[in-house]
Amino acid sequence: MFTHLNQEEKAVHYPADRRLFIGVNPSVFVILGIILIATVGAAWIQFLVAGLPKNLSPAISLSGGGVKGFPWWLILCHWLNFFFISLLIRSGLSILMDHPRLYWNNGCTPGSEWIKFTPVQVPKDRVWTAKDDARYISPVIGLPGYRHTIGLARGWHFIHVPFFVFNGVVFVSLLFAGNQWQKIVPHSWQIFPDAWSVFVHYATFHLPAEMNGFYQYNALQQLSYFGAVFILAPLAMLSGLCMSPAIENRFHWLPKLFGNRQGARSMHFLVMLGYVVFIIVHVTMVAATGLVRNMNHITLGTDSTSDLTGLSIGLTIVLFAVAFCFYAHWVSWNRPRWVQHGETMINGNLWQLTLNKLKPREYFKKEDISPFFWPNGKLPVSEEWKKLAENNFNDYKLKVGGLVENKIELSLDDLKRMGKSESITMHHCIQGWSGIAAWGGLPLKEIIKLVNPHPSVTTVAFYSFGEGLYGGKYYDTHTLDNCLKPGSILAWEMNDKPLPQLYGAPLRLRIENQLGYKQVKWIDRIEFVETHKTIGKGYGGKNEDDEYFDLIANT
Ligand SMILES: Nc1nc2c(c(=O)[nH]1)N[C@H]1C(S)=C(S)[C@@H](COP(=O)(O)O)O[C@H]1N2
Ligand SMILES: [Mo]
Repeated sequence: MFTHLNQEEKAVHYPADRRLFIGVNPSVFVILGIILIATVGAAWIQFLVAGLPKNLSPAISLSGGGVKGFPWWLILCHWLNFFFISLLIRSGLSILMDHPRLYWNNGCTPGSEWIKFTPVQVPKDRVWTAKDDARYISPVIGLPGYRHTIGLARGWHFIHVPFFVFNGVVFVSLLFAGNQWQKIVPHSWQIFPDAWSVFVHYATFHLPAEMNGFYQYNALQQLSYFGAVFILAPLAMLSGLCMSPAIENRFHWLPKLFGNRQGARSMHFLVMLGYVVFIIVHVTMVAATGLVRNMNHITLGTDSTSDLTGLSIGLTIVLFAVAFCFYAHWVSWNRPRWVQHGETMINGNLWQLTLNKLKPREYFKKEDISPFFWPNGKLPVSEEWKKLAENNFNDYKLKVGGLVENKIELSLDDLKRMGKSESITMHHCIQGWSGIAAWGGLPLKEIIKLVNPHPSVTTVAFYSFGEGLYGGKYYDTHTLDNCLKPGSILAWEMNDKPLPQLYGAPLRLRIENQLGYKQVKWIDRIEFVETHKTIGKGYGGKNEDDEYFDLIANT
């Protein structure tokens, strides 16, 4: 619907193989089984042996008169949160499907996933790139859905992140500014045995005596609200941040909170699952324990059991959110630049002022090098590159030009004579996978010194021999500033061996605070320019032009 794909786009976004598949490592079933037996099993034993627990002590003593009602700001934050979270989940699922595998190891070795959403076994006898591996997701579930729409999916995701965070901060601040916090923050350890007693009821298909949520929640309900606000939300933000290359290579200790970067990515997914489970249970309980009254609580802030206004308002909000999904779908396929511009305006500026200022720090050691490294992109097909490859790139000359005092051409030997720096770093592909490798090559600052760019130069463009996904020369641009950062090199070596053809021979870029698509492989020439706007379609690179990726790729 709303989508008009030409043949080429159809091959990318709407492939023949659109099977939905979920493969889970057996260990996950074991863990889930243990959790289930330990909770539901224990609840049943208690019920069968001792009967239902009695005397459910109220979660909050009413001595202070309880905390009555729902103020307007709480109602507003609640519904805004519903709106933002639904967008974040849907766009997040589209992002996930671009690398439909989750791991606990940095190198993303195929076969080591704990869960995967693709039936594909990575073939060993031919090149299988990360882009080949992307999977289709229905646009009913994902935003924008379809296959390999990560540029737009990230657009939607990141546009809403600051609003989600801001809304959360306002909500929590106002909770504590008054007495509303008492409703969801437990203030006695008694909450745990109380919550267990409530759980025994639910697990054995009994409803505990209903407390009017207008004044207070039962212990389990209170704990789950507390978890959604004070555990899941911070975990979502933290695990999200840990996936940023600019953060990861500056604060290496941070992703370790989750084991490693892929652990953070897995955690980000688990938090999403947590929210989905929460939403399903929450909505079910709202409906099962007095829908009309509960809806009056959370829309009008009244405790009426007969007034249907609350329910109508609630349904209207849900309908609006659904309508927005249709609108977002239309925008994605008909006005994709809106999403890209919105993303640049909101996050591009934010990152430029913050994350982009961080300087990468060396950290990884030889033993951290990944046994497997996903390849990406299309090997060049040009005669020029093939001829150079045949002769081991002995005839290769890197052309450096643009707004510089000295235009030059340099052979690999020339470059090697100019110096070499080596570092072991983590590559972060926009699709979600990562890999650690040792890179050796010439710091870009040496080239910059040699050619002496004009003072008006802000940007360096790197052109490849290879082509982009939809044809046309692959290129990308970087700020001069990022080219001067530690670890920014033109690499001819990978893991102490000559750079393999698949990984970008004769030369590839490493700019460590940026995502993978900015690491141009098979470099043909370099150009110093005043702005990226005059190159290609003017968005800063081939993927920025054709796939709506970000100009600055810090996250
Ligand atoms: N010329 C060219 N360079 C490219 C690409 C490409 O398609 N063409 N893909 C980019 C992307 S998306 C990634 S993740 C990295 C992958 O590098 P690797 O093959 O060494 O893993 O290369 C980047 N450089
Ligand atoms: Mo990538």
